[in-house]
Amino acid sequence: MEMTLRWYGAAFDTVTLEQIRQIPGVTGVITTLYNTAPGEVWSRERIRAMKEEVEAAGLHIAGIESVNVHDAIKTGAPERDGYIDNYIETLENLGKEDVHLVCYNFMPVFDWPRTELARRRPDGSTVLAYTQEAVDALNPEQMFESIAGDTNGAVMPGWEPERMEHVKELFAQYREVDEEKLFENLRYFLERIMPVCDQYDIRMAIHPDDPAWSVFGLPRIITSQKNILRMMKMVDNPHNGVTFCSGSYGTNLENDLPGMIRALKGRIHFAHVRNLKFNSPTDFEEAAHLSSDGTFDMYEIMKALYDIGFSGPIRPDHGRMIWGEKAMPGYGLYDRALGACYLQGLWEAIEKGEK
Ligand SMILES: [Mn+2]
Repeated sequence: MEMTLRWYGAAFDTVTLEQIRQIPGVTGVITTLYNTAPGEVWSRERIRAMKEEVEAAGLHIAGIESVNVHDAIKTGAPERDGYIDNYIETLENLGKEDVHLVCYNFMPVFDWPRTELARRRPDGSTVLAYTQEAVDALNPEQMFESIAGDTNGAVMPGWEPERMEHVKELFAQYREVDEEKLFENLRYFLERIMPVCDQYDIRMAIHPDDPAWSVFGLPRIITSQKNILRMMKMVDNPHNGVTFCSGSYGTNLENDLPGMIRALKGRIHFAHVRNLKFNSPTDFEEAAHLSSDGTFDMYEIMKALYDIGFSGPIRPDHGRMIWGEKAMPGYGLYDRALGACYLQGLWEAIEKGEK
């Protein structure tokens, strides 16, 4: 595995490449052209400029998170083919610039919702948290307002104001889309992009839906072992793979995380590893990465990745806000750096224990 950190670009991130370079063991970043809209073509020039900036800091681009999928593709609207053509062109340009990993998601309307962006924990740190009861009491516009008003000035990925202004229209577009339709639209998209992925060896890594169940009545399909295996078989190509995100699959306590990792052997192209602390099955908060701080056995998760021979990039995921840092919720430097070191410690111990 290669340890990496997510980075949003100099114009959007409070964390610098120079800081990332000093986290022991971190050699790559997972980045994106954050100021592009879903459906827009990423030019080679812009990709190259981003690459040169990262490389000048002594790091490399280990993958893209995300190239966002336009809603027309997810809903199967008549204009989807034009957007898929654009997506293919972006993949081609990434391939030509030697980028071979793309994380994306197929969540309708919203990326990951949280009901609190700064829940205080007993140690004084603040974390992202979710309660189903709070979601049930809100409508989507209220949810957007509460998220937009509490981000330390950052734009949250998947919650861009330009998109959320149209939240009602977006919901209307999904009115006819149920789970089966969404699977079908995903299949159509994947079948069209696989040739360019084969040509440039681009590993597509779908991110799970978070939380791993339907919210606001919208269909969600990347939620469980059964569904993700269905998706793998539906377009049976090694370039059709997954981002294994322990914090997202882990929102459903019925998901056996190490078991899922083993079942997905060969198709996990990217891993997000983080811990959650459950206060009840419908109330969780994002803990420090350590097993002892949350609900998951992080050793077993890393051991499963080791056992399947996982060799892709891995990154610590959302961190707590600690030591007075002000950053995009979940994406400060300090706690993610602690997470990167802890995960590498687990890996080293597993590796040496096996030898
Ligand atoms: Mn994730």
